[in-house]
Amino acid sequence: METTLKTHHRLLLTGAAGGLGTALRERLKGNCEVLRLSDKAGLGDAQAGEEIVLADLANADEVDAMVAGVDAIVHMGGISVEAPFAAILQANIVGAVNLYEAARRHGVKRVVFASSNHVTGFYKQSETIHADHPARPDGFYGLSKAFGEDLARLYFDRHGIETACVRIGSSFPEPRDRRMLATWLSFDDLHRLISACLSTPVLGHSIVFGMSNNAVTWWDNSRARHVGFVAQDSSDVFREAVFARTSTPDLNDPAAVYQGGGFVKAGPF
Ligand code: NAI
Ligand code: 15L
Repeated sequence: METTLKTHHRLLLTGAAGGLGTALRERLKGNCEVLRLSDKAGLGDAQAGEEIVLADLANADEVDAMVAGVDAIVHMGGISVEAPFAAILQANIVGAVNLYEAARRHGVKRVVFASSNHVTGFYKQSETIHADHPARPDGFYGLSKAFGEDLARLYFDRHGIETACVRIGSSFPEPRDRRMLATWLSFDDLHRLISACLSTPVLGHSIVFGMSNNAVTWWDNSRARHVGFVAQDSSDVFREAVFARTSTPDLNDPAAVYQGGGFVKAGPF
């Protein structure tokens, strides 16, 4: 039987109103005494074991208040798809700087950062990559996550703030297409991965690919064994159904060639 360690007294979850924030809201209560939820969107009333501090990540004062008094941060907030650069700049780049500056001021020493597979979206689906491969972002969104990973490294080297940069694949209730048979991360495995990042004795600055135990994979997590994440779920149980409802990929389509899928041709440029 799995047990979740209560590693922190007060844990902050940003992006709590989003898809993954909603999935993590109940699950993360097992990791802490008090779960502080934040988003710029409404979150309803605080339930038992919760507190709510709304904040726009682009507003440094609001972010400072959001971070004050927490022991660790699970940073899910931000724009989660390709978008015009001006919007990504505010939410993901200025927002990340505001978060790390607040963490430094308030002595927060551990962050789990929701990075993305789109940091390396221009590797091919026929390649296997690991954490030391250079970034190959597939758009402004992936570029902003690459910035977040480098920002986290700067704050580790200068201030000792440990971060797990979790390059989440596709975290949804089920894989939606053939690509997601490789990239799928179940909500329970996402929680297991975050729990491992929060509880491993020495995290440092780590890059971890966030995927379940899928037979088809493009990512090698051998550089992140110290995190101690063991996926329990697999997309394989959905394979037959996904094949039945989707057609054979057109290999002249960049979306079928590159790991980033449709993101490699999405967006305003
Ligand atoms: P989502 O779009 O459903 O949730 C993001 C949340 O961030 C929203 O509730 C939104 O209101 C909030 N947000 C956006 N801009 C903000 C701002 N300026 N200030 C405060 N809050 C703001 O995204 P989802 O799917 O829940 O993803 C969560 C995180 O994980 C995102 O950072 C995303 O980039 C990352 N991720 C998600 C993947 C997935 O498969 N769901 C895959 C890879 C990365
Ligand atoms: C992401 O980074 C997005 O946030 C999510 O909406 C998915 O599209 C995912 O990547 C993916 O690559 O499937």
